[in-house]
Amino acid sequence: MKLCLAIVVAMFAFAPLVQAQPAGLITNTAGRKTTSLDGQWQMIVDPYESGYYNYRYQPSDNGYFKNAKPKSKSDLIEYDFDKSATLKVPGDWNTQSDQLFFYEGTVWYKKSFDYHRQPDKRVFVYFGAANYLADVYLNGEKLGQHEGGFTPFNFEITKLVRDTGNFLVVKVDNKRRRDAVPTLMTDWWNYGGLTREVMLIETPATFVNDYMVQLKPGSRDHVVGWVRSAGEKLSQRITVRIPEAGVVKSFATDGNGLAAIDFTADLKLWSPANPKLYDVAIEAETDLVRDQIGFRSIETRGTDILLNGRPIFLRGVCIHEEAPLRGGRAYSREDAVTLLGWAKELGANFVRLAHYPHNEFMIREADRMGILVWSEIPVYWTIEWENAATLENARNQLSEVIGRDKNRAAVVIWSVANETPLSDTRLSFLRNLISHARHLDPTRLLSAAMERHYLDPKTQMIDDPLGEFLDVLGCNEYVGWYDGLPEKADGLEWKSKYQKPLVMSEFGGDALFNHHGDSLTRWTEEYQENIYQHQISMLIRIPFLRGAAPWILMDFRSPRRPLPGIQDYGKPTGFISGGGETNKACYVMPRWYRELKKSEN
Ligand code: GCB
Repeated sequence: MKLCLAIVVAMFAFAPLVQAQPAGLITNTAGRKTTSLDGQWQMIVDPYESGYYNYRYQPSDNGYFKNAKPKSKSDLIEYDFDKSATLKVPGDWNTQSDQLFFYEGTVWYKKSFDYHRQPDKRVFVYFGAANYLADVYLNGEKLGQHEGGFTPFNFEITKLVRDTGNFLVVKVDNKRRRDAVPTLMTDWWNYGGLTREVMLIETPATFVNDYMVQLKPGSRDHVVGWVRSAGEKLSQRITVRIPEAGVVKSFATDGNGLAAIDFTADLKLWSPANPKLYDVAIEAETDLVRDQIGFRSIETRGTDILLNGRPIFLRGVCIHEEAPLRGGRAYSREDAVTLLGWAKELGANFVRLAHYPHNEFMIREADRMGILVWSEIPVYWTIEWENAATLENARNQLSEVIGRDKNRAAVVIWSVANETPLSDTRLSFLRNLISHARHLDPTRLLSAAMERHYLDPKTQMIDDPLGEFLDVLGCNEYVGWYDGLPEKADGLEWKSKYQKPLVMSEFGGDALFNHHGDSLTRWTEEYQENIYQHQISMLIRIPFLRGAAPWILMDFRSPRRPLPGIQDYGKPTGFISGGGETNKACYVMPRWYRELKKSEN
C-alpha cells in the first residue's frame, strides 16, 4: 500500500500529503459537535502583567491562571475574576470599554463551564483567533501559547476537563513588537482580545482531523488530495462521498493516518455565476465529517487569469475586517453577509481581504455567494526580514490560514506581503513564504501587493524582483492621493517586466461622507469621485490588467490618522462609511464593472 501511495503522489506531482500544521489537531470545525463558549467572560486588565510575573519579573507559579480564592479571612489574594468586569467574546476589548480604546497590553479572560465528556470522546478548546499572543490555561494548568492574531488554534483538554467547575483562563497580549507579524507600524487598529468565537469541539478517539479535496490543477473533473486521521487506530478505510455527483470512493490510510485520494467525477464547477457547493462526507471507520465544497480550477496563461479554463477579470474591492454599522472587529456571519453583500452591490466578483486572514464566516459566505477571494497574511511594510523567528512566525500564520481555508473554492489567491521595501533579505524571506505556500497548496495562485516606480514622469514600471516568483502581480498605487492630483493618471503609461496578469491591488483616496467641495478639495466626496474617474480611464489602458481592488469598501479605524473632524483616528477611505452611508465614489466603480461584466458574456 505504501508503494501505491508513493506512486499516486509522484504521478500527480500534487504533493498531496503535505499538510499545513496549524496549532492543534483540529483544522476544521465543519460537521463537528461543538459547544460555544461565546458570551460574557470575566476579565482583568493587567498593564504590568503582575498576574504573570512576580515582583522580580520572573514567571509566577501562582498567576491569575490559578483563579485563586481566599480560603480564610486572612488570605491575601489581590485579584478576583468573579468580581471583575466582563467582556463579550467574540469581540475586541477596545470598542467594549472607553478605558480600553487605546489600550495595548495584557488582559486576562476567564470563563467557567461544566462539560459532560463521553468516556470514548476527545475534547478540544478551539479559538477562532486571539490578537495577538495568547497563553491558555484550563483549571490552573497551562495548555499552551499561540502567536498571531488572525488564525485559529486549539488545544486538547480531554484529560483535564471535568464535569463541573472548569475554569478556562486566557492571557491575551496585544502589545506590538518590532519582531512580530505584523510589526510595529500598521495602518489599521490593533484590536486586542478574543476577537473570534471560542468553542469546545468533541471528536471520536480516532478522528479525521484534516483533509484536502480539490480539483487537480489544470483539470475540471479530476479530484485529488488527502485525508489524515489522528488517534490510535491510524490504519483505516476512508470513504469519500459526494452523493449529488454519485461519488463513493474508498481509500486506506497508512500507518501515519494518511491517505491520498484521487478520483474523477462529473462536477458542476463553482464560479461567481454559479457558486455550486457539494455536500462532501468523509467517512472513516471511527468518524464521519461533512463539509460543503465547491470545485473550480484557477490558473494563469500569459497575462490572463483563467477560472475553469476561461479568462476572467477580477472586479474587486478591498475589505478590512471592520464591523459594518457598529465598529470594532468584525466576527459574525451577519457581518460577513453585510460586507460581502455591499461588495456584490458594487458589482464585484472578487474581494481582497486585507491585510490579514479574516474570520472564517467571510470565506464560507464568499463560497456561498460566489465571490473570489484574495487572502493574505500580515507581512506588512517593514517586517524584520533578517530575523529567523519572524520568518517562522509568518510561515506559521500562512500554514494556519491555508490549513483552515484550503477547501474553499472562493479562495483563489494567497498573498504573502503588502508594500514591502526592496532588499535581498526581504526577497529571500518572501521567496521562502511563496515556496511554503506552494508546498502546502499547489492548487492556488500566489501574489503580493507590490509597489511600482517611475521610469520617467509618464511611465510607471513594475519590476520588483519578487514578480518573478508570483503568478499574479499585485500593485498598490495612489496616483491622485499620495502621488499628485487625480488628473495625473490621465498621462500615465504602465509597463511590466513580467508577462503576467496584474491586479491593481489598491488605489483610491479619502473622503468623509457628506463632506462636499469641488473636485480638487481634499477629503470631499467630489475629490474622491474625481480620483476614481481618472483612475478608471488610466486602468482601462493597461493591457495586462486583469483585476482591480480599490481601497476600500468601508471606512476603518487607524491610530495613525489623527486629523480632527476628518479622520479622528480613522481612515475615511471607504466607498461606504462605518454607518453604512454611500459616498459619491461608490457609484463610479459599478459603472465600469457593469461594462466589464457585459464584455465577459
Ligand atoms: C496602503 C496600505 C494600506 C493603507 C493605504 C492608505 O498602501 O496598503 O494599508 O491604509 O495605503 O490609504 O494609506
